[in-house]
Amino acid sequence: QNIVISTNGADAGGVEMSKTVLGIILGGGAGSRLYPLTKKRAKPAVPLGANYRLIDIPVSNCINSGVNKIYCLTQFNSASLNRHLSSAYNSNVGGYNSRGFVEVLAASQTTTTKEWFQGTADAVRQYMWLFDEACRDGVEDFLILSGDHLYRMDYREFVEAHRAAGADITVAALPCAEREATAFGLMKIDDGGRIVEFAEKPSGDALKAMQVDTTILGLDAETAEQKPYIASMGIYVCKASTLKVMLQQKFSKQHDFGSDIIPGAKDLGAKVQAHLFKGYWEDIGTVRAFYESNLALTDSPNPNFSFYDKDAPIYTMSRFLPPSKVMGADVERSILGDGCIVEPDTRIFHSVIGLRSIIREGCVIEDSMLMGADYYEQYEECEAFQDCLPLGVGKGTHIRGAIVDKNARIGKFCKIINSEGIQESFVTEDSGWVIRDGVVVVIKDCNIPDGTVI
Ligand code: ADQ
Ligand code: ADP
Repeated sequence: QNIVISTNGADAGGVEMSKTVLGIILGGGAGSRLYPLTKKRAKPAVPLGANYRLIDIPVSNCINSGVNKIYCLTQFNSASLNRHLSSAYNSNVGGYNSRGFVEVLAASQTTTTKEWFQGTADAVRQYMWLFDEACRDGVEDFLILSGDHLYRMDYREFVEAHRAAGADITVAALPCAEREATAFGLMKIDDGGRIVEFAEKPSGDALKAMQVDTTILGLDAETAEQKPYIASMGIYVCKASTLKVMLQQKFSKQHDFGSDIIPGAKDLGAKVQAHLFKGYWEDIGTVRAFYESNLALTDSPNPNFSFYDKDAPIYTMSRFLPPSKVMGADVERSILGDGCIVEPDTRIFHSVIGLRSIIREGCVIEDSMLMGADYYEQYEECEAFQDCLPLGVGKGTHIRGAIVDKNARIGKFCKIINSEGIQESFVTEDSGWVIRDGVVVVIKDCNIPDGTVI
């Protein structure tokens, strides 16, 4: 059943989101920071939280905010991403009455000769010809979003603030601590929220120079001391006409929003505003952050992020899977996706178990994310092969501190526990696993033979 992206409802406060705002999701460059999760798929298709994919977060936020024209820019177009988007969100694409759509735009399909987007701004520039068409239909602002953030945001407030301030570009912002600050674009603002200085991922003295008194954001003195920086969330509302001039004329040779367009536009005198975001937000674009944010979904009773909210649910593809079946296992602080089978004498602790996971008897799964499988197989199908390694996790296996990507076949009595505490190991990639940021990652579709110790 598709989620119909209708033009009804959701518009509020005089802002006609559905008609005047176009959502553009930056769906990932080469995907190097999340590698090997991006080895065999486009980044937006990376599974998240047992039942979802990364793309579901910005698309759901758009739908819940009344934005129903959505493009996702990605370096390459994986079949699974298209299938996911069309079966989850498709609704009369190209139909009458300006109904909504969610479409993937891949670098390799542009009319220019370049095969690859050179950066985030370049990606938008290369498809400006298509976005121009939306502007002819009444779009005034582009809502530019990242594909690798975990958060729930009502973009209506953001667009309203942008328009009320008469801004050319508005940057979503939040206070941040010193140890995280260097990973972000940092800003200084004036009393009216206008950005007067912007530095992309500064370090050393340049970082220190971006410290501000964040009590001006309404923080209490103690919090302001812990979080003395204002960070860009990499989420922008841009007046369409301004952005076109910036990308095609003023900065036609520059490729990134954070390093070039945002500071450049400000320097040219454009009105670049900050909009404070008060909720939970996490950049999950690295293996470590991705792993930790997934496990944090199991926090109880109040996790930082929940997929369910009556007024703003996170949508995904409906798969009509049976409920999960647990046959006498001990499951604690964990999330199980749809259609899993967990055999007896197994212990699952502080883990995210993805859809269609099969976990055999006597396993221990701790502090791990299993992405599950794209399909079920009958035991006889596998038995027909010599050295058959069934889909899922074999009997008596112990997994700790790992991400197991989809369709992995893990044998019996394995220990995937990073016993030597290795931080990085890529030489093992041909064996079907790597260690990145201290997390063991079993690669999609790979086999880990019986008795393997990692
Ligand atoms: P980063 O996230 O480091 O910083 P970047 O690598 O440009 O910036 O990625 C932004 C988004 O665009 C990500 O979702 C990424 O996957 C995607 N992307 C990157 N290259 C792309 C390409 N060629 N084609 C399509 N999509 C691409 C940015 C800002 C900072 C801000 C942080 C907040 O530059 O100022 O603080 O986001 O996370
Ligand atoms: P991912 O996004 O994880 O890269 P895939 O490209 O493997 O996913 O595609 C996922 C979809 O493909 C699933 O929904 C499933 O229907 C289908 N699929 C993939 N592999 C198989 C297979 N071996 N047998 C049946 N269906 C499959």
